[in-house]
Amino acid sequence: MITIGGSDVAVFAADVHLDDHDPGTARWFLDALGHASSDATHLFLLGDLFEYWVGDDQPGATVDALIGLLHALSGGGIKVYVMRGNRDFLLDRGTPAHAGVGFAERTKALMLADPTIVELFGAPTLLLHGDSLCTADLAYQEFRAQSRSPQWQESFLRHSLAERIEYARVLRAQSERSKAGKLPQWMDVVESAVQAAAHAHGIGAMIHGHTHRPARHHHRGPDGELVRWVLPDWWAPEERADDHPQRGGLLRVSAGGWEPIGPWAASIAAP
Ligand SMILES: [Mn+2]
Repeated sequence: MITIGGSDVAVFAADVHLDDHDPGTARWFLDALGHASSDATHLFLLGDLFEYWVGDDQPGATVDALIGLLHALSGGGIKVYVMRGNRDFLLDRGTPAHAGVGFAERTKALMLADPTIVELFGAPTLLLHGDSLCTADLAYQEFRAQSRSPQWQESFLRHSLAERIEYARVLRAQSERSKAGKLPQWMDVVESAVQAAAHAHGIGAMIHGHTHRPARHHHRGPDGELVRWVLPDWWAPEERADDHPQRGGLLRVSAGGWEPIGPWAASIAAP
């Protein structure tokens, strides 16, 4: 188990949705990450770092910039952990043409299973991307099960880069269309799924992203109190900026406590 304590400083982020179409957000995130990492010992990126990921041969200036930064942070002695999200679930799954130079090798990051338990200053804490808790969205859960199978991934990665990029484009357009027909509660976690995960893993704290509804929730369950941090997303084309003021931010955990950093901090009341 990953154990963090003493003078360690852990920084958490999720849902950056990096893509070349949005260089402003990419720069903002890279700056924030570089800054927050100045005294960090551990960095956890909990999924959907990229808007899409079609294989480790994915090109792009933003991809290269992030890989460069993570490689530099790893080289500077920070332990960098990356979890796959629902957009970038093919991270470090390789491609036939690029065997041996996967995402983890290029960044020197360690890939994390979803979920993973870490001990954070004595508190067993469950890290997840968050989509596994959105159990009311049955159509999505079906796609999730299918696309996480090695057979599906192998056959997808056999296609040319151009074909995979086109498939990702079609999939994102479909997902945008299907969102319009979904009830808002389908896009959030289900309380019973949260309780089940807490019970199964015996934890009292949880950190995830995915829902783009940053918050610190307190749950009371059969096993006692559960604190659930939902990390903010960084994804917001300009048209959403007004109704989405909380976007962007990191969670910093040290012996001094749990501290939201960035625009979302104002919306989290003191404990
Ligand atoms: Mn997600």
